[in-house]
Amino acid sequence: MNELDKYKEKIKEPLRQATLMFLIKDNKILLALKKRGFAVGKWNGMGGKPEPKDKSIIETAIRETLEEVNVTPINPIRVATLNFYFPENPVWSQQVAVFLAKQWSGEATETDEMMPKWFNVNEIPFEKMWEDDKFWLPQIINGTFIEADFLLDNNQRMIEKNIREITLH
Ligand code: 8OG
Repeated sequence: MNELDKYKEKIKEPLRQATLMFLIKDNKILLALKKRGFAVGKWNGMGGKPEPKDKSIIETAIRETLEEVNVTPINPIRVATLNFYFPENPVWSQQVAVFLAKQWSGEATETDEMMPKWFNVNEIPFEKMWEDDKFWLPQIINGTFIEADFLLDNNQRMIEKNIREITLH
């Protein structure tokens, strides 16, 4: 059995939930530079953790996007479920629900938390992102639904991955 499966068998608690939202327009994707907190200095989608006032994970994803870049996504689609495991630091472990939106209201502007920027989908700055992103972000941009597990170390480096494509029909 690999390290990932061994670790998954060991943990009892369900993973803490978090969200990620990507806006897509033509051949461009909106990423935002994290200005503070966890993963500061990395480009990412917008997102965060549920608050008691959120009635669903999609509400969390929309609220976090509004808070971080002043845009309200319209009809976002859930495209991936990513499980991140940090055996050396389990408080970082989380399950991330990933959404794509092709419509929104407002225009992305900088906040205290994030600095948004549109990138061509062929020029995504993977070297300044989480190491695992290059294995799933291009796929979800191409319309694939993903379920994946990642094992990461204390330095947020990826140790192992298991990515499954989901077929809906
Ligand atoms: O609220 P907080 O700043 O802790 O949220 C962290 C954000 O980072 C949240 O949107 C989920 C997201 N995230 C991880 N791991 C990874 C990862 O490996 N890649 C990407 N793109 N995002 C991640 O927690």
